[in-house]
Amino acid sequence: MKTSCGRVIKAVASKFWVDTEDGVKVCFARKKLKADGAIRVGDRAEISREGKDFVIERILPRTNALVRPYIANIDICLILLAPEPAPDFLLADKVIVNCLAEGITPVLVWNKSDLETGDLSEYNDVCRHLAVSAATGEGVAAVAELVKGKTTCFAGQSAVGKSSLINALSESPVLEVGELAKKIKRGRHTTRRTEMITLGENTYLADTCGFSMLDAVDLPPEELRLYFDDMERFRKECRFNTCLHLDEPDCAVKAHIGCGVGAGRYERYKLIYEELCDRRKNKYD
Ligand SMILES: Nc1nc2c(ncn2[C@@H]2O[C@H](COP(=O)(O)OP(=O)(O)OP(=O)(O)O)[C@@H](O)[C@H]2O)c(=O)[nH]1
Ligand SMILES: [Mg+2]
Ligand SMILES: [Zn+2]
Repeated sequence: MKTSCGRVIKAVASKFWVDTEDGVKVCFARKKLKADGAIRVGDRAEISREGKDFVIERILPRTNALVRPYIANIDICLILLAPEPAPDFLLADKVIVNCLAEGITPVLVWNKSDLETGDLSEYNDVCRHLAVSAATGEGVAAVAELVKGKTTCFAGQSAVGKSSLINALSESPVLEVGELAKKIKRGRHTTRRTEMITLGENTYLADTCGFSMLDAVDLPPEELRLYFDDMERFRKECRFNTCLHLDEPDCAVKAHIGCGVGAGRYERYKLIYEELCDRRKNKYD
């Protein structure tokens, strides 16, 4: 049987759009792949032809996967923030933890900088960050450079401008853009499913649904610190090698709050830590 390989770029009901060397093929899936989550956008698939239909025979092992956004095999996750809707840094920090746990490079993107500039200096020692405006095109060239030849997903709250930024990167706008609800300044969830567009030369951009709730990856709470590198670099100066930087005496991380460790980052570390503790408690109760 002749098979070829491709990338799943869109899934609707029981149909999958697979980008192959011969163009995009709309495929069905073998029965064994019909379980929920067996195939997701980003997957590398082996397909074959059956009469006039194309069928997904097999999904190649994933290099990584995220639940939110729901996607597989990505190199970079751009986490968008904007002046409106009000930026949710706790959400951004959880996405960063999830990315680092999966070996994905997180990058923070402050969009709508034509409206208001953002201060992301707390992230200087966490990940790369940049300011853009999908509306004016400011900073878009730097994003284009970053995503070239890579698979990148665009994540964040509804209406931060994920679809707008992808449109700004493409030659012609391909994605639907929504408006902010005027009174409550919240998004309307315009994008309803993960979908990848290709920009040539192995460049895949994944538009995803906005979200405002997220569980951090299921980690033992004691391991969370390993994903807060901006704090962990001071651990060798803590009194205890096992310091979690919470209530321990002589904690160097706490001593560095405001000078090396962002106060907001530290507070959010504690919040995520507590959330992971609650989750573990509920699991075993
Ligand atoms: N002023 C300004 N408005 C922007 C910019 N980028 C996007 N917008 C506006 O923000 C609103 C939401 O944009 P979308 O691209 O639909 O946002 P999204 O993140 O894809 O939202 P969901 O699909 O709902 O998750 C639209 O009204 C856009 O015109 C920008 O750089 N500046
Ligand atoms: Mg969208
Ligand atoms: Zn400490």
